[in-house]
Amino acid sequence: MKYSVKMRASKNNDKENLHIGGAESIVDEEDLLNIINSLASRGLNHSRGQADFVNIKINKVREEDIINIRALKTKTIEVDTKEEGLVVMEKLLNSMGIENPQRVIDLLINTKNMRGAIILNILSLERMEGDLDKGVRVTNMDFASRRDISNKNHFKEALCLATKTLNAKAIIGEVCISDDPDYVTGYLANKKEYIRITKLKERGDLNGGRVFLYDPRLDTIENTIDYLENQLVIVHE
Ligand code: WAQ
Ligand code: MG
Repeated sequence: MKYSVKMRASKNNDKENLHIGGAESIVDEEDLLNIINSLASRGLNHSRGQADFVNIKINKVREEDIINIRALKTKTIEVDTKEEGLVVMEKLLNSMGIENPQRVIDLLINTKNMRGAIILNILSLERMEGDLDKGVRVTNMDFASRRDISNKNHFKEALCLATKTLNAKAIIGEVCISDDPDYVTGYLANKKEYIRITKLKERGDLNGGRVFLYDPRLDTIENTIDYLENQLVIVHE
């Protein structure tokens, strides 16, 4: 028997409820209580601040509903400054056939406090999420191998998310900058590769976000969002 466990943490800021972070796992029954413990402590002690609210959700899952996919290949491009990093990202977007890479980058670097990702239609340049404040949150994925998740492994968790996301028929790319102030490495993913770029923002910056590049010729937005939110995916390295 397997369970999906999801955690999200937030804090109260004036009248607003501010997203701090989230994490999740798909685990066997015997690991369930340990995972709940790890995720709760992660939510309570986050680099974006102390939580006022931690939500943990547990769902039983049916093994036959899970699909298994292979992790994207990874590589790293070293840069010294965020300006250099953003130029690398622009060139990579260009080489993927994106006509307005600067529009993608502007959206990415001006995003803050979203729980989910922006979905950008690469033909019309319109945003496709129903809720523009929250974005679309990719969930229901994990690695096949067991790990300690009481501390965040930025690289591994992002690789898992990107692998699931790029497996959506109509998502042809993703760009990401962490919103954690102490983590400046971000990435660009395409159908084949997950490319790490070692500096995309300044240390201490609380901004960060994700933009998914959606090609409307390949699938409907309804199918795409349903897959991202609901399909159970286990990623194999
Ligand atoms: N689904 C969609 N968007 C999400 C999700 C999700 N499950 N989780 C986070 N986001 C969005 C949201 O807007 C966040 O503000 C933003 O992404 C950044 O999230 O190889 O840590 O969890 O070393 O802070 C990159 C690792 C780490 C690079 C990224 O993102 C590497 C990271 P964070
Ligand atoms: Mg974060």
